[in-house]
Amino acid sequence: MKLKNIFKQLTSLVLTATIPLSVSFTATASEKTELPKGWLVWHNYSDYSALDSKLYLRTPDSTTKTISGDFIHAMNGYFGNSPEQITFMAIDTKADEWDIFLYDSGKIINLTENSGFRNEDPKFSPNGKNIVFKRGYWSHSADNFVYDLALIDIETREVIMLTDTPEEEAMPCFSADGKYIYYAGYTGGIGSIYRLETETGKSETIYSESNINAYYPIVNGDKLYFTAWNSADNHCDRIMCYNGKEIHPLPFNSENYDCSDACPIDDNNMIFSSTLNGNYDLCYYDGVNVSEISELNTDINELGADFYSYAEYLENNSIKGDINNDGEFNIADAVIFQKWLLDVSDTELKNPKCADINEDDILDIFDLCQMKENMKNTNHSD
Ligand SMILES: [Ca+2]
Ligand SMILES: [Ca+2]
Ligand SMILES: [Ca+2]
Ligand SMILES: [Ca+2]
Repeated sequence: MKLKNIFKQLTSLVLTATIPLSVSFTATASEKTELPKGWLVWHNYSDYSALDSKLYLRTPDSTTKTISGDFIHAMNGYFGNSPEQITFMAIDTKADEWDIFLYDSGKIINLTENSGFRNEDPKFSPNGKNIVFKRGYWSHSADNFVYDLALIDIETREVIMLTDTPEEEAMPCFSADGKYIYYAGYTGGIGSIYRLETETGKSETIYSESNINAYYPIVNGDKLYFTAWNSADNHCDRIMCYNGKEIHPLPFNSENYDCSDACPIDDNNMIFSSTLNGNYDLCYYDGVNVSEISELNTDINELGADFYSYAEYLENNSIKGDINNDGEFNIADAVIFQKWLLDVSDTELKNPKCADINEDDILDIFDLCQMKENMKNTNHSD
């Protein structure tokens, strides 16, 4: 039974979700939404033009802090390869320009300080070493701002321009394998979704419908999510999913209010923003129902969520075989695992992924054998 459960847990990432046709909002304001354990970053503002946006970080212990520094109007936070690294955009107070900032373990760094450009919409590359963003400048000949996509090397601060067109390219987001950069491209005020191949620099269309605005592409694994109007006549936003073959709207969308700013947690779960109550509130879709994240919502607009799961944190920071998650692999871990295999009651694997020594997504006796073998080898070499 246990083995079956754990197998299910480990393989759930590769299974495709079955999506119900419609979803109702279930929670009342008094109920507390149980979010998956992890870090959440988001912003809120009364109105974009009020320049009062604030960026918040909620840690797995459910405490929330404001990310602040020598900037105003911070928004669009996005995690890197660790929950301690967040990139965001804000207006540098001294230079009075939009800049790309890095929050690194509590320290704030302005990566595009005094660039003379408008720098917006930052997203990390999959290896966490670069940030792709939108860079704009005032063009006298066009009598307008011209926006292109840019890539900055975090270490050297070198910026490479990725596009050079009179149209606006915005909201870039890397594919998980780093081969593509999805973005919104605007023509006549209407956005479409494109992707640029990083190796060739060539762009192809993913979604483009006349008079339907599409924007905010976000990648999770092999899925792309973006926001688009219901139709040319109905401008309520809905969240769409592109699985590499087809595009479908998510089941919680509405014709009567906006659903936008997808923050996928996995193939089944998503945090997003919705105007169900008038202003934007953060909502959580658990694969079946949608609930409002009441403890974080206020009467101004909550938008731009990004999530870093505790499970991913454990996976990235764990030591192979460290089943009790105490930072080292030793006999104590093997004992726990053996008990668990024998179904001894009250035996818990704090970090099941760590126990899969042979990496076949199944936890069984072969992992225990390998574990003991590894321990023997370590002891011999001591
Ligand atoms: Ca351009
Ligand atoms: Ca709100
Ligand atoms: Ca251990
Ligand atoms: Ca295994």
